[in-house]
Amino acid sequence: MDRQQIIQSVSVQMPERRWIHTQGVMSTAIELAERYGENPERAELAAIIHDVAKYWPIADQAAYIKQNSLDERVLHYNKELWHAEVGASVAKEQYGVHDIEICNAIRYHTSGRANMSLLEKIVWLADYIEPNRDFPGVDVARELAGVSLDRAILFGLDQTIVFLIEKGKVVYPVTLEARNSIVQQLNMK
Ligand code: DGI
Ligand code: FE
Ligand code: FE
Repeated sequence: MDRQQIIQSVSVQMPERRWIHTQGVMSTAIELAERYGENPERAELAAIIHDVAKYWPIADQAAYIKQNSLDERVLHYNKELWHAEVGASVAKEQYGVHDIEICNAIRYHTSGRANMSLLEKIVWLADYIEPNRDFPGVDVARELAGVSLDRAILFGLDQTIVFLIEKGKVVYPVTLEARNSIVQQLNMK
């Protein structure tokens, strides 16, 4: 599928406000790619697709993960993680995205992971700071994004982990690994 066909397919699978969010992630991902030296077209394509499965019925997300032999570990953690696994597979199987780094940027856009690629970091952060986001601390994250990709992501991961802990929720270990990995990368500088 070409870019326009993918946009069409993704946008009809979600409510208007989620498509507006996606457009914000697209423009932010392009900006971050230009700032940090990644290919803006790859960043935009990952952004277009990243939340494609967000509004699939949750049972369909679980079934898709099982039927397509995706990483079932997420099924033991919060449901918010599932759409990212599904989205990465949909990108490849339905939209013909064969760039595995784009698929991985979709796959890890919620959890993050250790040793994220530049593209993965850009999509993770664009999702966190896009202009329609409005939560305490988002302005700090936006400012940090202008200074250091890693510092902005560390701030975001820390906020997300604290948020989950305050709500009494489990934290996916891959998110903790993502956070530790960024700290180690910053300490090496
Ligand atoms: O899909 P979006 O709303 O655009 O954003 P997202 O895919 O980054 O999902 C973010 C939500 O996922 C956020 O409210 C926290 C929640 N969440 C639940 N469990 C985990 C988690 N986020 C991370 N990073 N790790 C978790 O274990
Ligand atoms: Fe998402
Ligand atoms: Fe999103």
